[in-house]
Parts: sequence; C-alpha cells; structure tokens
Amino acid sequence: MAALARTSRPLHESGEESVFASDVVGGLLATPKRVPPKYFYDETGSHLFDRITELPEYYPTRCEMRILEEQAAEIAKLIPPGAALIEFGSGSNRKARILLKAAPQLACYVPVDICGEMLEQEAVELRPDFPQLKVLPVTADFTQDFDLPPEAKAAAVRVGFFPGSTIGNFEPHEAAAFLRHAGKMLGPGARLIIGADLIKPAEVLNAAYNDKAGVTAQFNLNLLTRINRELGGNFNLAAFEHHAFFNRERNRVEMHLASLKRQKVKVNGETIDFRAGETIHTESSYKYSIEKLGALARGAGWRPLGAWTDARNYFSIQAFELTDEPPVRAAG
Ligand code: SAH
Ligand code: AVI
Repeated sequence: MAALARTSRPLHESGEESVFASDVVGGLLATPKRVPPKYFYDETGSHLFDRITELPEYYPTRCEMRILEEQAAEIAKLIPPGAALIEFGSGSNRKARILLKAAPQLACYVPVDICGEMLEQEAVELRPDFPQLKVLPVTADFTQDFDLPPEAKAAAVRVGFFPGSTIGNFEPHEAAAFLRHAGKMLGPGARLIIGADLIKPAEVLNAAYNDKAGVTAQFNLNLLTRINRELGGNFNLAAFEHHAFFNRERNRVEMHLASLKRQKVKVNGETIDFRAGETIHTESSYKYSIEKLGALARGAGWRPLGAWTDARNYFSIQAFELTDEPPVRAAG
C-alpha cells in the first residue's frame, strides 16, 4: 500500500502535505503518542502480516478459516442470487475464496484494500480459479467514502464481508461509525458477515502478539521503516522495541513501540522528543463477545442473523441484515 496521495519525490521534500504525513506527525506530537494501525500495510507490512497468520501462536486466522470451511454452506444461504460480495480489508483473499466456492450465485466480488500492490496481485491469482465471476478490486481506505464499481451498484443486493477481526483494530466508537457507513454504502437489503476475535485467557492473547520468531515485532517496527522512507524520518530502529500486552480492563491487546532511551527523531521536518520508555501506541486489537458486537451492530442499524464459533470459542463469525430503521445516532 502506498500513501493515498503519492508524489514522485518523498513527501518531506515535495512540500505537499499528505493524509499519511499529517496523521503520523499529528499522532507523534500528541500525548500519548500514537499512529493509526492502517499505516502498517505498505507492501512489506502486508507480507509480514501474511507471515503472522502462519505463526503457531497466532490462532485467529486458523480458527476463522476452520469456521468458514465448516459453515460455508450455511453462510452462503444468506447470500441472495445475483449479489455482489464486498470485502473490506481483503489482504490475501483466502477467506473470500471459501465463500466464493460455496456461493456460486454471486455476480461479482469487490475486494477493497488500502494496499494496492497486494490487491492487484491477489486479483490476478483469483480470476483463473473463478472464471464466471467478475473480480473488481478497489484500492481505498474503507473508513472514508469510496465508489463501488458500477457492477456492484447494479447488483441485486450487496453483501459486506469483514473478516480477520479487523473490526477490532477500530476503537469501539469507530467500529460503530464504520458499521453505519457500511450500511449506507451497501444499501437496502444488505447483509454483513463479520469475523471477530473473542475474549480469552491473557496467556493465549499475549503469546499471539509476542511470537517467538519475532515476526510481530518486525511488523510493528516496519512502521518506522515506512515513515523513514516515505516521510524522510530518521528513526533508529535499534532504539525502539516491540511491546504487546492484553489490557484486561479494556478487552484489547495493545501494541506499542517503546523508546529505549531519551532521543529526538525527525519526521517530515518536525522534531519529535522521546523520553526513555515512552511509547508510540501503534495498534489496539479489541476482543468482543458475541453479545457486545451484536449490540454495537444493532445500534448501527444491523439485525443479527446468526453467529458461529470454533470448538474452543476463540473466534466468531457473525452475520447481519440491514434494517429499515435509521441507525442510533452516536452521542456528541
Ligand atoms: N482480511 C484478511 C487481512 C486482514 S489484515 C484476513 O482476514 O486475513 C487487515 C487488512 O485490512 C490488510 O490487508 C490491510 O491492508 C487492510 N486495511 C487496514 N485498514 C484499512 C483501511 N482503513 N482501509 C482499507 N484497507 C485497510
Ligand atoms: C488485522 N488485525 C486484525 C490483526 C490483529 O490481530 O489485530 C493485526 C495484527 N497485529 C498484530 N498481529 C496481527
């Protein structure tokens, strides 16, 4: 994924301000320091995420794939003939493949991802396996308005697919906003299939985000490499360390990059001061009960249709239908 606004020179030299630059600099000047997790996914970050999904400690992908394989026929019954499947944050597409096989009634598949490189590569590999299906990738930030391809707009119904527990990377109020936004975009009669990680013992969660091979640490630190490259940063990666832990009060795993010493770092022409031990909060990964996600979705205009879990209750897939009632307005 490239920064959404691309220039031929590095941004810090071009004099042009991008959303990436202002989000990063704004987040690093804030207290506590933070950078939105969507910026992990440049090309390297997307490949590192794929390696994470293969790690013995990272259970979510295997659990979700298993549920999808076991329940594909049931889930596919919720997809009306001639529907368009819109996947938010499609990455490697491999979960969609299971649904696409089980739902030959689909007219088209629209993978949406912020990482354009990954998206195009995956679409090229998918098309020969589904010759009857229109595969129409869209590079976009799904938190913002974007246009669906005309074939998806013209489809009988639009079905959203949001696997991977990527919904957990939003703050709960952002998740509610996303669900309202998805309802507006998918329109009348829409369905939504969401994969969400469930609350479980802290040891399992801490191991999943602190793998022995250090791939999650590389994924986290790659954010600094990306900032150095695209925003003329001078982060010394050896002076930062990956920290991840389950915050039980908030039901979320937090990932941080901790400064190992007092230091100054330049980013896009700004100087950022770090105290020894100060962290950049790079990701939260909220864990939901089925009831809590159901309540969040109901408040955003979605009615639960079904929920499926694995034998250990580690992960859930939940399906919803858009109601006619206007969603509850967020407070404030
Ligand atoms: N769906 C895949 C990938 C999950 S990783 C799976 O379940 O394994 C999260 C994916 O969402 C990445 O491919 C990332 O590039 C994408 N993503 C994260 N934030 C995004 C955003 N704001 N807009 C679009 N894509 C986003
Ligand atoms: C994509 N997202 C749901 C992953 C997660 O588990 O929160 C990203 C990730 N971060 C560290 N490991 C994986």
